[in-house]
Formats: sequence, structure tokens, C-alpha cells
Amino acid sequence: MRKPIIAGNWKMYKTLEEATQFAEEVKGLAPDPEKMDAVICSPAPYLAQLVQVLDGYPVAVGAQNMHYEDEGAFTGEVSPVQLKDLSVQYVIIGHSERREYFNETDEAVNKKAKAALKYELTPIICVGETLEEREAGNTEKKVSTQVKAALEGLNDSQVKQSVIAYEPIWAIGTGKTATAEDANEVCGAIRKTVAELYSDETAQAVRIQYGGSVKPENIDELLSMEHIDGALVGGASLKSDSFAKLLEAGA
Ligand code: G2H
Repeated sequence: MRKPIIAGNWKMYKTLEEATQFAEEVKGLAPDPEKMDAVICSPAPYLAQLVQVLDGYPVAVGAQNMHYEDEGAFTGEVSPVQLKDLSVQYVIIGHSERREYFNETDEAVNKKAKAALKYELTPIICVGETLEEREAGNTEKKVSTQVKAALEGLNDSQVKQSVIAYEPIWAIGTGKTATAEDANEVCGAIRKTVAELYSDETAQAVRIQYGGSVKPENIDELLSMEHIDGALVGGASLKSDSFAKLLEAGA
């Protein structure tokens, strides 16, 4: 039985004051950690503050990106060592916006996943196809290629600790959600890829989220699907009342 995981991805939104207020509001409705995992992935400047405000509450804090090196002359970057130092627990890796606007490659995604696991940060590894790829019938091929590349060199136990997020690019921030059946089909294909690379046991253990215009109105149906173990949520995670509804659905 896989524990659902609902993660908010704030992207490049909020001020420090807004982030703090959100965390204070979310504290009061913290979900049962036995039943589900709740995560807020905030902009890097607010991570320390959120960890402090949410200390002792079952809402974990995640970063949206990191470098794969421990330290070095990489101006503007944040390392896994620094995230660990702040008690951050999760990190989104290879979001399509990073792949598209910051030239993040499959190889970099793999290095980042390895670096995250080395420091016991849970990587949320994002994969997904473009509209053109979907229309050409290449969705599963694209997604399984990304999964294989991201997991290259990881062992079974590291894969089981990881989270994979299936985010069809055409559904991100567009209001268009993949139907629950379509999303489930691709999440099932991801699980099959993991089974082929590792084992059925590993594939059954790894958690796979759906992301792309998830909101309180559609989360129940998505979570009812066999292969969807949670959601990575952008826009609908920005308001605490909406985030609360998403957590209720996961509980
Ligand atoms: C996809 C998602 C969060 P939104 O990027 O990762 O954003 O829910 O706004 O489509």
C-alpha cells in the first residue's frame, strides 16, 4: 500500500510574509503523517523560514531545484548539502520548466537525483511529454526514456525512496488536465518501466504523482486511480484553503 503524497510547487510566487502566513495557516490542518505525506516546495529564499515555522508539524518542506555538486564556484546555485543543512526533506528535479527554460538535460536530472539521495533528500523526479509528442503517439516512449535516464545507476532502495511526477507539459498551468484515465495509463506505463529496470516489488513501491492543473475539483478522481499516488500541484497550492482541500483529498 503506497502512502499518498501531495506536494505544492509554489514556483516563483509569494513574498516572505505570504509564505510565512501560509505556513501558519497550514499548521492548523496538518494531516495524519501515517496516512499521507504533505510537502510545500517553496522558492529557495523562504526554505529556512518555512522549516522553522513548520517544525514539529507534518508538513515537509521541499526545494524546487538544486545543483548536483556538494559545493563549488557555481554562482546562483544551491547545493544538496545546503538543503540538508536547512532540514529540507524534498527536492523537485527536472521540472519541465527547468528543462525548457534552463536547459536541464536528462543527464543533469540523473546527477541531481543521485546527489539528492546521497544526502537523504527525497527527489521528486518530473517527466512528461509535449503536446506534439502526445499527438504523434509518442507519450509512453518519451516518458519511459526520461524515467530510464533519470534512474540510471540508482539501486532498488534508492528508487523506492524516490517519487516520480508525471506532468504532461500541455496540462501545466493551462487549465487542461489529462483525464484521470489518461494520467493513470501513463503512470501505469512508468510503473512498468520501473518493473522492467528493477523488479515488480520496486515498481509497486515507488510513488508516482500526477501534475498539471490539479485542483480541489479534480483531485479525488485522480487519486482514485490505481497508479496515481498523489499530486504535484502548482496554481492550486498557492492559497492555503485550496491546499487544505487537496490535503483532505489525500488523507
Ligand atoms: C505543473 C504544476 C506543478 P499547475 O507544473 O508542478 O503546476 O498545477 O499550475 O499546472
